[in-house]
Amino acid sequence: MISQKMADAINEQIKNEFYSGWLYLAMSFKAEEMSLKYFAEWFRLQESEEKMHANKMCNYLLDQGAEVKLSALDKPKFDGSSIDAMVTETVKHEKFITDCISNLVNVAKEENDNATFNFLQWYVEEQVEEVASVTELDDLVKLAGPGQLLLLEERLKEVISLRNSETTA
Ligand code: OFO
Repeated sequence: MISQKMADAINEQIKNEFYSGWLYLAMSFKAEEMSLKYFAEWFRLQESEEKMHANKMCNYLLDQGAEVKLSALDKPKFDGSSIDAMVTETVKHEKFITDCISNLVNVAKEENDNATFNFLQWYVEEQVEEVASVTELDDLVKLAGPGQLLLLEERLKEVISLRNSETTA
């Protein structure tokens, strides 16, 4: 059994993870509007990863005999005027999520909760990967500029098929 403070903090992060998915889903629709099919698909993949992150936390709370408390999600807030702005927003958002995970780890330390501390290490590692991959994409979008987005679409097509083959392997 984990402390109420720990459970509340995890429930708050569950909301953040579902919100991340909500945000990326909205970005995916925007990318579709711009006819950037593979950017749209990439945002969809991000969305499903976020749902997985949230569900993993829900399962953990249940395993620990704590209550999962879902709350209302805010309307996704982002600048959807260009793909460049959306990818940059993604980097900013992932850095925010990294800070949230760090705060959760601090709560686990304060509560002397070794099980939750261990559980959270997966998210610590995941955030390193998430920030690195979205930063790389952001750099590429900026380097390419609006004239080369179709080349980036091709690159994303490869990234997506690689990710799909990893999940089906
Ligand atoms: Fe759940 O990692 Fe992104 O937000």
